[in-house]
Amino acid sequence: MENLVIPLVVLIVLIGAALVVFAVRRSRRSVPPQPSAPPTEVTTPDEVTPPAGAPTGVIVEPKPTAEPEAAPEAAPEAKPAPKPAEKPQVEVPEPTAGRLVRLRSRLARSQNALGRGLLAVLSRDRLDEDAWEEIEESLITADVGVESTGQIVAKLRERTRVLGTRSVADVKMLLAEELTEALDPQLDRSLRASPQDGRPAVILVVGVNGAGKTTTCGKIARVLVADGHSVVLGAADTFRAAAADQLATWGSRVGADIVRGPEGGDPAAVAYDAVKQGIDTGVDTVLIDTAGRLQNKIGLMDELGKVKRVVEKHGPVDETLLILDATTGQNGLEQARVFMEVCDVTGVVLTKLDGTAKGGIVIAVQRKLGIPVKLVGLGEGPDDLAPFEPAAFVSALLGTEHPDAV
Ligand SMILES: Nc1nc2c(ncn2[C@@H]2O[C@H](COP(=O)(O)OP(=O)(O)OP(=O)(O)O)[C@@H](O)[C@H]2O)c(=O)[nH]1
Ligand SMILES: [Mg+2]
Repeated sequence: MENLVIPLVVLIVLIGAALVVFAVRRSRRSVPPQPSAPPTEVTTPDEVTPPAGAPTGVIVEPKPTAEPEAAPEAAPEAKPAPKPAEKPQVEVPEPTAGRLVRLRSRLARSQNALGRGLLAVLSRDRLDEDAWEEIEESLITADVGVESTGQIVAKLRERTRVLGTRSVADVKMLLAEELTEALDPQLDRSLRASPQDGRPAVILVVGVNGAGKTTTCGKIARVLVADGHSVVLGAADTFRAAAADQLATWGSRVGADIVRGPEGGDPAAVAYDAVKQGIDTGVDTVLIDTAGRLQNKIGLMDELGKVKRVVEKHGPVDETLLILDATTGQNGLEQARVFMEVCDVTGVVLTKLDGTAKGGIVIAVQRKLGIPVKLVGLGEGPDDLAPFEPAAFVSALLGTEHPDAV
């Protein structure tokens, strides 16, 4: 009996152990897998990189995709925008040749001042001493100036005596010759407006306020464009913002670019930039408008001197035009001298000869200043600026036929 007990106990223990192992195995199968696998899955690079088609290496993706989407939306808006409508219509200025002859009626008042008075004197039978005095007075009243009048009348008296001239028409003709001669018809009156050595010509426009600088700049730009030049305008009158707007309006009419600065900014810097743009864009002429009014005369002259010096860093100024209001008469001569001291004036433009001005001022200006009058302003219209031609001008003043009509 004892021999049977021991194997029986061993058998029971074995069966018990087998049951325990079986139970443990079953419970293990129902437990979720341990997180030992995930690290290998995450390291797969394919799944870390952005989806196919996205730009590689770019995290902020919307931009590139958004732009192409935005572009087609913007395009239809940009196209019908009123840009072409805003673009001013470029005008075709009148040709300059013969303008003075065409505009001679504008000198009506000047003609009244000189022509009529002289006509009365010259229609007398005899040119006695009183008559000569009246001729002198007529010329002085017409702003020719005392000194110039004295010289002109002396020569005229001498010629009428030598030639034995008696008829009104002949004396008038001789007077016309003397007045023309006083204007030195041989002087070169052309504008130095053409580029040289691949650099645009630079024209500086100076004068007191209200003389007509900005208007004349605009008119000259038209003349140059009509002659086939390309032009950049420099608004170096930074004293008033309206001055640059005024110039911009002129420029837009003929398709000339304008360079401007902030109101109160440095005029010399604007002038410098204008010339730089002219050089960079390869235009023919750069026209610089300046201020005519500052706190005082010394301030204005200092500023103009600086504008000139700064512009000359690019190269010499080709032309400095002094704009004089003809209606200021002999007073204009004093102004002119002040400008001549700082600016090295190369030409005079006499404006407003269509107004109450007396035409004789042209003779006084040219003889006193020794600088050629190159252009005359005969109205506010865009093409009311004429190249100055002495013979045509004198014949308009005296109301005579122009001998060699242009
Ligand atoms: N009748 C007539 N008016 C002119 C002529 N030239 C200019 N004007 C007028 O004169 C006025 C002054 O002209 P602006 O060109 O503004 O003068 P400005 O010298 O630039 O004046 P500031 O900029 O103030 O220094 C304007 O009303 C022009 O239309 C001309 O030849 N004839
Ligand atoms: Mg002006």
